[in-house]
Amino acid sequence: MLNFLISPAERYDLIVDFSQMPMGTNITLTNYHAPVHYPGMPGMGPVISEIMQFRVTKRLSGGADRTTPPKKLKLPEPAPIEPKPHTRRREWVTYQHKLFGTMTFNAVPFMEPSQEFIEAGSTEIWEYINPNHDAHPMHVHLVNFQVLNRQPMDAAAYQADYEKWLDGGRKPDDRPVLANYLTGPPIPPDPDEARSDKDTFKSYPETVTRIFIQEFSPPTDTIASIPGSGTEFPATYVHHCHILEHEDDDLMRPWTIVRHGDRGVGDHNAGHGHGH
Ligand SMILES: [Cu+2]
Repeated sequence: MLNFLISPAERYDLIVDFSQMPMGTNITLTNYHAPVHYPGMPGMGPVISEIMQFRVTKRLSGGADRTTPPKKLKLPEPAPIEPKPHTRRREWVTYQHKLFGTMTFNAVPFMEPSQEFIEAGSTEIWEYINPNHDAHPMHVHLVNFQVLNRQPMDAAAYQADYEKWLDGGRKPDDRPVLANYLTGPPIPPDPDEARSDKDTFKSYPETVTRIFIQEFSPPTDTIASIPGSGTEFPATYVHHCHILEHEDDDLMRPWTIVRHGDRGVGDHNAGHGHGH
């Protein structure tokens, strides 16, 4: 039996060797023990245990198996992660409203205009601060990224101070500084996600998960037969939790790529509390 932890909308490339399976074998992909949500508080929803079944019923056509053995595969390596002290950071707090239970990034509803302006071609670290008791599968449109690390945090203290900051009118200088709530050293990415280009990652509970986005580069090619194709700046994309109930309610926000050198006014979030 092989186990791996995959969240909704996350993608894994698996190589399955059926060559030693006797004819007639059924192999079932199951949800081994993960309730909704996982990891997190005891699950609320039903557990769907049987996902997919493979039935070994056909002889190999064309003689020998000519596929490359997994150990001999040479897979493309993603670019190495090279954060620099000045690499721009953005904080995305998974904020659950204390009365209504609705979720937003940074306590800003989805329909509010973009407040995040990113220069085309730049590299950034996004810090997903999750003071909740549940994990969220976070998906960023357009870009690929790598998981940089995770760090445990005093979620209750952060949440309490974040509430105070909201109640106090979001004064920039009073915003809780993440570094003051960290309770342990950075933890490297899980072995199965290290050195992998990803578009969805697990934001674990009571943890900050940092992702490294190598390059914000929207497609610039113009297709001759399609007037107006290619990206027009500013170009707005979104990121969101990939649990349907969460993204609809309202754990999704736009962010905007501007032409190099055009950093937008009103960039509210970036860089707070990092002293660079
Ligand atoms: Cu979620």
